[in-house]
Amino acid sequence: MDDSIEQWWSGGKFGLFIHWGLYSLLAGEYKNQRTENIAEWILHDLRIPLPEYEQLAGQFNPTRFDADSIVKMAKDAGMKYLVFTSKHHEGFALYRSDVSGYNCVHASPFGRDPIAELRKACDRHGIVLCLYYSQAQDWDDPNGCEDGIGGEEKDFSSYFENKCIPQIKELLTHYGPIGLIWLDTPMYMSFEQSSKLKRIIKGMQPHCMISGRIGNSLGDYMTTGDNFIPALPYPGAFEVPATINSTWGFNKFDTNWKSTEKILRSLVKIVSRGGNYLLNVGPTADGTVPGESVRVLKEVGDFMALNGDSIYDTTPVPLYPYDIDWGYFTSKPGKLYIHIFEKMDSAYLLNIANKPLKVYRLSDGMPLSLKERTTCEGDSSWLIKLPARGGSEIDQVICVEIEGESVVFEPIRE
Ligand code: FHN
Repeated sequence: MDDSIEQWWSGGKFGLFIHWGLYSLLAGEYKNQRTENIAEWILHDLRIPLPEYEQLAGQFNPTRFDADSIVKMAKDAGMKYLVFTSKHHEGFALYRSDVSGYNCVHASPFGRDPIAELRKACDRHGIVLCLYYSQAQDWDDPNGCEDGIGGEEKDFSSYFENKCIPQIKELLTHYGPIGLIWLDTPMYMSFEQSSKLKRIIKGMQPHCMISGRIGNSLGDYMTTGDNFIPALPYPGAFEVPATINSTWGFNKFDTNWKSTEKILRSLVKIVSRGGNYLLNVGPTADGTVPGESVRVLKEVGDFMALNGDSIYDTTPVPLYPYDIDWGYFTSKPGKLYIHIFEKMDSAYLLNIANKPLKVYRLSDGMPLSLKERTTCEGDSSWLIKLPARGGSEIDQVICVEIEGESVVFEPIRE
């Protein structure tokens, strides 16, 4: 694995994304007009005049923001890292910035620094603190990019040199070790600008990873499109950023909540293809996480508490030479995990050469029977009798302890 990929990330697999900013106050609606798009884009999509939007800072007072309970929620959900929007495209910084007064400490009645509070909470709960920063789009800065605008029309380098880089430096100076700087929508970033940003980040914190959206393919891993799960195992490190409903920032009209089943199965699919799942919550203007997100994350956590061994530190099993539609595989040295999504009496697997040593349901250790035989065509096969009840209906995880470190497939016959 690439040296820039840190173990906490490659083994951790599951992180919490937090989109929070002035747009959370509008919650998808401005002057009786609803946005049809993701809520954090409301300034851009409803063409709100900047002086009107900036006044929202004076109303930003999320007194119920509790970093500890948010970090604990992530921890209890089985997540290993957290990515917080230090500045989204709207340009408002959610930390104490001396580079721009347009931040929640200096320009809002809130007056607190959420990143400083998250730093302490992450340390308390053993979660890796990571920061999102919109490096190219800044709709408040006259020279920041805006969707489709920012090439010739603007002096992008003046924004880049005078706001983006100094703010990134602040973030890497004031909050201790940052696991990952999550850059986004590179737009008009030149190769030189992406390279400079990378040099600065790695120069200040060599272990800080950089998301795939730094631009010019200079990230430490591939960030997929939003909510996009690669259809096949992907050979390099990748991460899928995903919403829990249909928006990132809070939208009071969006009740399109994904079920626990959908989220857990997405996690399994992504991990079985070699990726990480970065799942978002959008806190409200008072600083609390919507109840439906809390509920789903709690249920995900209940599953992870019993089945996390089949997710963390696993590697994909990309070569299973048999077209199955009932589940997925993950593995680690000496173990094959079979994730079963369908209600079945037994699981039938062909052409695995390792000797099975022990077979059990992961959540409670219930021993299961496994029969090995050779089919009349000459293929070796395993027939695992599945438990009639108990376990998760979303994903019944079976662990097969195998002889040898990694899963070996027998050649498929002609
Ligand atoms: O434009 C942003 C969007 O608001 C959100 O932050 C997502 C998260 O991946 N990134 C961009 C769109 O891909």
